[in-house]
Amino acid sequence: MNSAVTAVQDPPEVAKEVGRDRRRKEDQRLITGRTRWTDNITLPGMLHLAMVRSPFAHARITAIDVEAAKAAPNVVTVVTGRDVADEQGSLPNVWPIAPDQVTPAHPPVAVDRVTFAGEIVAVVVARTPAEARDAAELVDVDYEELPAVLDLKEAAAADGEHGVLAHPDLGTNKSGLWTFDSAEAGTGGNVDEAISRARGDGIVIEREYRQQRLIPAFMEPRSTVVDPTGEQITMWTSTQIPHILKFLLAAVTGTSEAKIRVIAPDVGGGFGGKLQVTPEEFITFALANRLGKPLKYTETRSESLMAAHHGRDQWQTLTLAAERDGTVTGLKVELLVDLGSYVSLLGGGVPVLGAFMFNGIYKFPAYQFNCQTVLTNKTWTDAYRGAGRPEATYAIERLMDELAVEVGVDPLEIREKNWIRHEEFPFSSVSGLEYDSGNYEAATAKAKASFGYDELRAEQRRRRDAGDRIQLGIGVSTFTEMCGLAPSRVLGSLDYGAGGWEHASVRMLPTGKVQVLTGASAHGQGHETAFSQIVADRLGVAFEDVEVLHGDTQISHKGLDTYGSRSLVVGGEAIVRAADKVIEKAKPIAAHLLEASVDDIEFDAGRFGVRGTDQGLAMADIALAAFAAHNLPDGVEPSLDSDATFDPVSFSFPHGTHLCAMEVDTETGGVLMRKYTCVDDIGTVINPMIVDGQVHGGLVQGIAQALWEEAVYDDSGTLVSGSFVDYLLPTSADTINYDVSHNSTASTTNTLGTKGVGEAGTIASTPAVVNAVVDAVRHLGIDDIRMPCTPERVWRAIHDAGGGGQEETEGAAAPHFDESTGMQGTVDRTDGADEGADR
Ligand code: MCN
Repeated sequence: MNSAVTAVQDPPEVAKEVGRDRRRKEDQRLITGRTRWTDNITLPGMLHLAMVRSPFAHARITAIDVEAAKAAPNVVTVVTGRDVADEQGSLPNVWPIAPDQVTPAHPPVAVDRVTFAGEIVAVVVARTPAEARDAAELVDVDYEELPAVLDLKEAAAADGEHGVLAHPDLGTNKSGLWTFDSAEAGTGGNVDEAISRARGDGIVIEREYRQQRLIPAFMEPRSTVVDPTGEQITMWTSTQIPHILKFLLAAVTGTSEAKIRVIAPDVGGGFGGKLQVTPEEFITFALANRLGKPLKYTETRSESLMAAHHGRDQWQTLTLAAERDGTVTGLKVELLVDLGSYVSLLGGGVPVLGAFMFNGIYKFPAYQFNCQTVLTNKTWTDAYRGAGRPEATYAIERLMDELAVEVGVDPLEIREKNWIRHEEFPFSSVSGLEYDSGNYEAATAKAKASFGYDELRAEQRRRRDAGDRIQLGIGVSTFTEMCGLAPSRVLGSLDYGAGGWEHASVRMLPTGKVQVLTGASAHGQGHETAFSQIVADRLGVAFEDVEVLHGDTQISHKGLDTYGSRSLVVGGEAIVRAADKVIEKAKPIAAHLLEASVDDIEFDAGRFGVRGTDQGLAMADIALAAFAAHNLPDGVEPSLDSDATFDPVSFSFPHGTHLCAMEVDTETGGVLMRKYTCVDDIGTVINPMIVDGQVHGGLVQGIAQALWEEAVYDDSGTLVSGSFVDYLLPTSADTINYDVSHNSTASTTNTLGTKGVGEAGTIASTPAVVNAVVDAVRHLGIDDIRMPCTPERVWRAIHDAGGGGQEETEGAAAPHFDESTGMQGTVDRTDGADEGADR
């Protein structure tokens, strides 16, 4: 020990980590399969569950005969909703959007009525998964089918006397109404006055846009294992929210929180779809406790598509008022939101988040937002990547294009006329938020140059003038989003049931290695790598010497998990603060050991030095001395570790300019992406490689909404797009090389200056693509094509407008569709358009 006291060691050579491409630490185990997904977990004596699900969207359960299933080989028990009626409770909604919100009780197993196709009516427990599934087929359920309400507008219009109710006992399909008015809030003027003024001598644009229903479709289906046999009840589950789930399991079932441990092992994607507490988790928990045995449930892909929550599903009615020169004077938004048959965990809170983003990057003087949530007999909806913000961004970015057409200027010009200028930050928006930083001018200029905007516009004109069969469209999306879902006060003011802070511990181990505990719960985002980079720089230790632990409520005992692109800006900042406390704690120890005054101790790159001398000690020396505690100053506790909890005062606001070029075949309606450029501002970039991956993945998800994906129900309420044959999830073959770069302005809400990136690509890209498709055919008299812009929809739009049928371009072969998917036209071109060749 004494040698550590007197040693003057150089800290290890440590390169600066933040801003550096680092391959993800976690990928080695993920890619080689040396990890444990929940479904890989096997415990002694473990039994397996299979669910019996309703084929009907709405029906009364008149009888359930479980005898044949019970008699099947190795079946342990079969349980119906009646059997667990007293103990199963109701799944929680933690974000009631109105005091009088209508919230149907949501039993994990339906008791006497089913309200969507896929709802669980009975549960089989057997020795193997196959035996459980076989026996589930033998459960004989008698249903009396009831009329189902599937159409969102019909559901909203129904009342006790006319139309069909999803839950007849509630007397209405309307669940909650949430409104915001800038005049009432004091953040702006009166929107109705702005609209009536514009009707007199300005421009009024009225549109109705549809946000189709989407399915998160994460790679790993949901899986849950519960072991009730130890001191605690341990649940391993494929979730984004182990801490929230633990709290809600305790709150709903009355089990002591101290008795529950929730572990999210490696999780194969979530995209908001695992931001949920599920019936399956509650059932597995309840039955494991009842039977006193470990239980496992893993859903099939079909169950996942049918019964895991869906996203989006809105009608948006929009009125934009502007002066003749294109200066916007007001925006009014009316939303109808399909909740499905229950109000899920966040329920109407998802579209309410969007309320703050319809004004985008613009200085609107008046704004009103009305959101009506509605119950139907379909799968419940909740968060899906972007959660409310992609819907809002889509609406405003589509509207700004329409305004540009009306005024007769370029879409970028109309945006520039209305956007917040760089020198106006921080900026208080009309929806009541303070935007931290941004530079829309710089991002747009960079994107324009990289995209070749002017050249592509010139090509577009040439093709139009020539009446080419293949027309070119250019789509613009200058988005912003509120990320880093946190400020607990703001969330509280919106009646969200939790806070938004995040917690971290940083522990110097005696060997000089560092252990970091974070309450964020990664499920594909690469936190172990990025957070190691932050800590390595902060403490001046090697990247390899930092270990990040997460996703286990026993290890990282405090936290609020991962969603809303919050992990870095909230969780990363908590780590920074805990690391800084470690440094502060180490300083008196260093001073004591170096026989210097604390005021003379300087910390730099992992070394505590005495100002004006060459005396110093490395962080590892202090860690060992703090661990041994042989010679600590009076009053200093042994060991070198610290905790921090961070709750920012505001969101952070990433933004970016996304430009997309689409080719549209006016004869077949086939669309083909030619080029996609985005310049995003996410503040300080921790790991460019991870960030690029996030942007690429996000873009593909947003493009997929624009072009391919849609959850479709038939008239009886059966999910038609219930497999990957019908639900058109893109593959790498459907993508092109995206031109991704950054223009950073530091966020002021955290010391790292970072803004989140996990949802940016998804939020920005959908309107960029649809704007491009519409732009390609606008000269034919088309101003909207409903998403997804399938070849059929594009073709119909062209033909309904009386267009199409132009001569084939010289040198361009006839377009055709990829016959394996039928999703997208491909163009075999010979005129040098090689941008899209590497798709
Ligand atoms: N990052 C960075 N520099 C920045 C911003 C972020 O290096 N300026 C890094 C972060 O350190 C982190 C990653 O990028 O490793 C994403 O960070 P962040 O934006 O904080 O988002 P979260 O980690 O909170 O992840 C949530 C976000 C959301 S809301 C969805 S939905 C989503 C997404 O992340 N789901 C995903 N990305 C996903 N990626 C994968 N692979 N799988 C999902 O389910």
